[in-house]
Amino acid sequence: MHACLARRVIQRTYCQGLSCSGFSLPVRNDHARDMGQGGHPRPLVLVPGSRQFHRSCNNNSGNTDRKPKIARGPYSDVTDADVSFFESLMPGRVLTDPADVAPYNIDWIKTCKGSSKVVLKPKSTEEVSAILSHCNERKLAVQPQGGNTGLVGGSTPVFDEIILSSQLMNKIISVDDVSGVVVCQSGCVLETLDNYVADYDLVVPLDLGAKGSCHIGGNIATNAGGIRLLRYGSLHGSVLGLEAVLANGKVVDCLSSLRKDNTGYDIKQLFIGSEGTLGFITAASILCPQRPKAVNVALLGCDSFSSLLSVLKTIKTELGEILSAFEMMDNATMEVVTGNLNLTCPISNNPFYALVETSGSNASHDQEKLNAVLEKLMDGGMTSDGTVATDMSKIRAIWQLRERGAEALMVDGYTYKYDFSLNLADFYTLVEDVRERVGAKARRVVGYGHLGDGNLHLNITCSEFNKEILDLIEPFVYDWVSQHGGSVSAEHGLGLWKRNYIYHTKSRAAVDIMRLMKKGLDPNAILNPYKVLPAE
Ligand code: FAD
Ligand code: 2HG
Ligand code: ZN
Repeated sequence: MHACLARRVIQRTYCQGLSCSGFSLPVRNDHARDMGQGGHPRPLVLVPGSRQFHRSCNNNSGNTDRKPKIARGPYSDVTDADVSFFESLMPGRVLTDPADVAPYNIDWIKTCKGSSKVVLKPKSTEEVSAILSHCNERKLAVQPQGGNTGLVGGSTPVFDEIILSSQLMNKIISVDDVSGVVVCQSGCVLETLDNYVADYDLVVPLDLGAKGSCHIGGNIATNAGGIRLLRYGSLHGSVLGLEAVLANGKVVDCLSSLRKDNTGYDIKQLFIGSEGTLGFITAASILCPQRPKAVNVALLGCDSFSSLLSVLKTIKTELGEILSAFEMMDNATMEVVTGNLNLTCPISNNPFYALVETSGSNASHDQEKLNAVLEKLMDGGMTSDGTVATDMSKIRAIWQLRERGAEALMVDGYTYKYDFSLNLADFYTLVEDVRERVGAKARRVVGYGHLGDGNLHLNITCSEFNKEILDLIEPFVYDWVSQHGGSVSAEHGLGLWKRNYIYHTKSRAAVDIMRLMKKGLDPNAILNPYKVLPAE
């Protein structure tokens, strides 16, 4: 490797065997307006939502044997009279045919399967309010659902909860291209919203592999992180306002578009990351930055994790304001995306890979900066191989290697999925420890994630769910993370799978306050029961 890597690799025959074909996004929104592509540089991973599952999944019934033993709460059963009430409120938007309801009962990763008999598709806040007020009165449990791409068993019913879907709440209410504020209903698909604001030279400050299916309401409900958090910060900062409906049907209008508002408690923050347990989010106001004009992506190989950390440090120092993503993959991740999805890695085999993205307003300035830092990395021996992509198809191909990890792992059969925040010094040691612990019992143990944010995605696969492997992994990984001062959920939330590990990260006093909030806002506990809060 030498100094002109950046220029050299752009020229080399690069994209052979890489293909974005065969992947189309499910059309889920019905805006009258033509959305256009808005110049978004990254591939949109096909993540089927409620309607369709990916062909790479092994079967349609899902690996749901892992379901914890939970007793159904003291909720009423849905009666014909309830269905008639919903039908009178929303004619034609109440699903009861088991075939229609089935896709909403199982999550994308196929680990959770409920037995709901009814899906409701409101179009307005008023309809949500009438539904929840009825459900609260009748003590009917409700499962809020957006794009159903959640990864912690939080978006599907455990028993027969009524599914309240935001699928038809997909109107964009306003865009202010000066302030950069977009106001929209909660069921807007993230990608659609991003394409829409692109016409105003804005970008939604959140981006993730599920963008073709996840809804902005689901993103806010999970406080989703994704690949832009490094640049734009979390949704706690970007969401300027929101509207939510409480369990009793009361509408909480905090849909402000103001940047500054210190009038007492910031109520909207309660709903960000509440995973559907405190209210149903109906609309949001989001601060969108200016859309970057120039994007470059580099894929770099490193021979050790400590080299990868040196790359991160150097990149942060040298690229500063134009750095828009810093992602990592280990070699096992590269093997699964290339092996299971037939993607091609454009550089040689390496123990670790860094995916670095820059976004700025001046292409030649950004490229110059990137080339200079790559020279420095090579001269310092921090990277052993690499490639830089400046055109869209190559950028897309590189992003696929990182973003399709979850999908590639599903081809193996069953995935034990973990999402930790860790100090960088400990980040990869956990993967090594788990690899040693599960040995040959697992098909693979892989580590990838948002290294720039200290967010590790640890995944372990085998052909089908196996309790013996689960017992090897849990509570070991949670204890490990807690002992190292990490968080048991960096960005995916707690949902069903992680709720009983909340004390590994949060204090008793903090969980007590969460319970108080839940009791105050949803005294009958009808909203997303059995999720987030630990079993009492
Ligand atoms: P759902 O899955 O439908 O629901 C998620 C939770 O939010 C549930 O608890 C549900 O009850 C609640 N909810 C949904 N809508 C509402 C509403 N309107 N009001 C109240 N509660 C609601 N997550 C990340 O953070 N970063 C990533 O990089 C990332 N990448 C992903 C990549 C892939 C391929 C996949 C499949 C998932 C990824 N995820 C990621 C996880 C997931 O996409 C996000 O959590 C997403 O924000 C969920 O949005 P959704 O609309 O699909 O919500
Ligand atoms: C990602 O960053 C998502 O790709 C999914 O958060 C993580 O597959 C995972 O574990
Ligand atoms: Zn992630």
